[in-house]
Amino acid sequence: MARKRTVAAAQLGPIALSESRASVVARLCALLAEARARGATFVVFPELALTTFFPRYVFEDEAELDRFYEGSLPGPDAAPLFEAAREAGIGFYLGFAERVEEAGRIRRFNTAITVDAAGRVIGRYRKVHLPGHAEPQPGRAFQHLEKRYFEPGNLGFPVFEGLGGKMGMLICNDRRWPEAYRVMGLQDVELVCLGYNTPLDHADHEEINVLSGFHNALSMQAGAYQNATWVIGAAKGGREEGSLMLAESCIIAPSGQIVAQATTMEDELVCATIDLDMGRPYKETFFDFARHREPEAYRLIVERKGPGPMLGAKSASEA
Ligand code: CDV
Repeated sequence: MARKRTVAAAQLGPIALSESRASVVARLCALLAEARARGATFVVFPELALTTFFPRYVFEDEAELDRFYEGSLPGPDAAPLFEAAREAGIGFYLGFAERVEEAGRIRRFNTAITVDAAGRVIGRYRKVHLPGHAEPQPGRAFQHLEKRYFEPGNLGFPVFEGLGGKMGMLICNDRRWPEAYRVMGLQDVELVCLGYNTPLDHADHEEINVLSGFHNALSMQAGAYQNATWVIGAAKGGREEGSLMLAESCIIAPSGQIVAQATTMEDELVCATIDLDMGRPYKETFFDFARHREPEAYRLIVERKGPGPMLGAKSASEA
């Protein structure tokens, strides 16, 4: 029996620096109401979905910075979203800035949670691949200070049961790293949810920036196909406080094909009915990992962080 589910990527248009949490949560609730009307049972919201993309700013004052973070969710501001989702019987993925006391100190992570249709948090993921810088870069119109405001995630890439299948999560820049998908592929993941904020002015090279949409689709389609999993990518789009953000939220099949995509840069719900069994034929043929993978040949992936000596370099006696 096919395991069909109707799911959605809930894209957000710009969130102003001055926009209140209550206003943002009302926008999320409106998208949730549309999801309900369209028969969706699971919705993916973007990375840092409750605020503007604050790593573009330099904050020297910790109290000023802290207003962008949440403690445990649902706090009072996000509670209406949790209530509306439980009442509608819809599960969701939500990205937010997390500030917790752990190991006797305050820690900050770029986090996503998955909440089931009964309102229980069933998965937590903390972004591993933090882009940008720890120090402000002179001459940039917009900073990208994720390395200043977050620590790399410390939870790995857990796969968990949800939607009657196996789910995993990524956050934004993680989608560019095949290792992240593969670690979940090795847990037989069937649906990867990810939210993103991709400023179109990020790179210092125009020839890279102009390909942002291509690279977004390329990395999600490759991750989906090579691990035979569905991927739902939900973006923040439009011009946010002057910085233009890539939209193009989409839902990608285990074949690597895009089955639904946003057409605006605003709040928009992208829906599709997906079959969680669709990855099975790929997992039994090309990507039967147990039959075809050769981990011994991949040792460098975990032994080295950056490029090192060539394995094929000839010794002096061979040359
Ligand atoms: N928020 C992100 O992780 N953004 C990164 C880049 C553009 C900085 C991304 O991969 O989209």
